[in-house]
Amino acid sequence: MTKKAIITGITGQDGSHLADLLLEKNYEVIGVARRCSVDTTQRIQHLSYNNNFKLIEGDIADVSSVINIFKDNDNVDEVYNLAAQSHVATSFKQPALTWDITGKGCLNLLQALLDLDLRSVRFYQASSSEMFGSSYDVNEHGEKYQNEETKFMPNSPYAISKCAAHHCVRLFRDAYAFHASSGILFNHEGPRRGENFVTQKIVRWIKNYQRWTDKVVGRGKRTYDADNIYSENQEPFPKLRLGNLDAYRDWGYAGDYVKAMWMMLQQDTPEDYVICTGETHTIRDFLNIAFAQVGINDWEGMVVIDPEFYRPCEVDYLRGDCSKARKKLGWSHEYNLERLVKLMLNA
Ligand code: NAP
Ligand code: G4F
Repeated sequence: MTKKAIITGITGQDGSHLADLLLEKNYEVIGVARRCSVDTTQRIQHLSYNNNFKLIEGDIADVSSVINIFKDNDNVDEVYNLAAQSHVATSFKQPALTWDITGKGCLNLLQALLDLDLRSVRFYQASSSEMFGSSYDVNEHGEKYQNEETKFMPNSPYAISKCAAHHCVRLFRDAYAFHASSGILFNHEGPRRGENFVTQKIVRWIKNYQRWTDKVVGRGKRTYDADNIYSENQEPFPKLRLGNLDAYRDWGYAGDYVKAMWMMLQQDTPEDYVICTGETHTIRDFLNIAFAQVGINDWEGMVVIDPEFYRPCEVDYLRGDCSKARKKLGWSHEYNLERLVKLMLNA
């Protein structure tokens, strides 16, 4: 029988990938998007003519809106809560808004399911490796890692909101027997990644720079030298402005990670799972890999370190251990960082 799923955050990176996956599996998919004065549906344009896909308006920060989502759409099997104010740096500037969406929004959904007596609906919550903050464990080889047992030490309003949502999920599971699971996902990227996250910001800059040199210097004659590419009558191409290059992140591909979300809701018992690649790299490593893939080995002169992009508090080290997901879900990643960067650069 066809299953029916609601996805919040449908206009985002993961929402669009998850919709693709569920539609491939013959689900009926209802995507929730909040009202905006401009079109935010670029990532799901390709679904507009799919008869199994329906877009509805809703805002998870608004209790009435959440109740109406469930009242207007019956026989729902699964709810995936991917909606969030998901940018960590923004959360320092808009902490209360971040809390209302990223923290309380999850509670609004769970409480509405309880009040409407819909506790048999399976629920997925998009938890985050940001919740670990400055916390890690150390394995027998002296390597730092985070898994489901690692304590949370959140370092941003975003991470604190995610921790609150994460605990709400656990509470609804324990108190009301909800089939609710949180995926503690480490950073995942891809061509659909928002452009103010560091990987896409770097990739977009490189692609724009390539276009610019093609135009100014001539196709096939790229010099890739920050000091001599400017011709006399041309404005110089603005350098890439970044913040902290020394933080470590465990980066995977979003297309791999949405499979884990679906797998969690197919289990008999709801549980929380870490999803990651198990490899960690600095932003500097990412720059090395991305620039090298377009033939630039000396990128330092093209990058400016700008204090504007530093955060009041940083998460210095993330490297996940997803042994549990491998064993119980049979999940593993397909894309390593080199392959991910290639995918993003070629998109
Ligand atoms: P994203 O691209 O920023 O998408 C966030 C989505 O949430 C967008 O569709 C956004 O809509 C929607 N949204 C924001 N506020 C809303 C509200 N009040 N009501 C309804 N929808 C709202 O994020 P993502 O990368 O796809 O991540 C998906 C989820 O996973 C998020 O919860 C994120 O925090 C979490 N997560 C992401 C990562 C990662 O590395 N990508 C890792 C761990 C956890 P608009 O288009 O209108 O802004
Ligand atoms: O790409 P980022 O903004 O991702 P961040 O902060 O790790 O958060 C992402 O992953 C989380 C999972 O761990 C998600 F929960 C969250 O929703 C989001 O998807 O920054 C990555 C690193 C940080 O250390 C940051 O300080 O890159 C550093 N960075 C250096 N320069 C920069 C920049 N980040 C951004 N966004 N922009 C810069 O110019």
